Amino acid sequence: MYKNHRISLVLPCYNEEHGLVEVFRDLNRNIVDEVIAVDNNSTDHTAEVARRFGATVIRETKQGYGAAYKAGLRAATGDIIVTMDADGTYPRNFIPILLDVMIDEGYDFITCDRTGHKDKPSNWLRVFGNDVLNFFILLLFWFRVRDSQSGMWVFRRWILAHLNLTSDGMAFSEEIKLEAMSKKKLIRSTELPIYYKERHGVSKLRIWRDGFYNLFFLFRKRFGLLGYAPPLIDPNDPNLQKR
Ligand SMILES: Nc1nc2c(ncn2[C@@H]2O[C@H](COP(=O)(O)OP(=O)(O)OP(=O)(O)O)[C@@H](O)[C@H]2O)c(=O)[nH]1
Ligand SMILES: [Mg+2]
Repeated sequence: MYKNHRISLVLPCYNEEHGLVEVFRDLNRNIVDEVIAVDNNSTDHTAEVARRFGATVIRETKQGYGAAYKAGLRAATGDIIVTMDADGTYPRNFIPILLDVMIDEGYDFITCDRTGHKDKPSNWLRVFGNDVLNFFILLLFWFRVRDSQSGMWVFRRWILAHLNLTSDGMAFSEEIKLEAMSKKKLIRSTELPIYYKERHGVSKLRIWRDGFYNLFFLFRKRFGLLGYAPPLIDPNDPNLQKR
């Protein structure tokens, strides 16, 4: 619990037995009530490692970052959900700071910006690709985001009842930001800087393929070609705690 809020951490996992050890190394379990590790067809010991650290393991056989997140977010029960990759790149010790900002300042959705700090210089292609996608978001959706591909978000669970999340792939990351940040009257959003570390284990990102797919996705989203996905949680659930 943190300031009277139940906190869930959701981790999408595809062969992350090494990354998970790093995530749990300094995760403060006094703050995080529930960890949901989504095992997305891993062929290593991901599920065993996650269980050993006390996580609830959910299996999702549909392959993909978005598919894994959808399963994990459906299963989460906290009032506030925190997400990050299961590879040790995102800072666990920022969780209470982000929760402070959310609770004290009354935000509903916070996305984290990695662009100001890296512990090693990043691959220029990733930085460039991220900037291209940020630029097209500005062009097509008319709002500014500094790190459209960041995988660390903190949000109140009730907002899931209002988001149209169609992507099962890597574009889920930009889609959740587009959905939350464009509903300005309903959802108070912001982007905050974090630091970012080298990953443990093998990267699953296919830079060119995922980059072009994510760019194409923005156009399909903008021109309404993706249709409608039912909300991940029941909007009429009486237990949904609003701000
Ligand atoms: N790419 C990908 N990631 C998945 C999938 N299923 C679950 N994941 C998890 O989603 C997270 C994101 O994948 P990463 O390989 O870290 O991608 P990335 O962060 O863009 O690249 P790195 O900076 O190299 O870590 C990781 O925790 C993966 O284990 C999947 O089908 N594809
Ligand atoms: Mg990663």
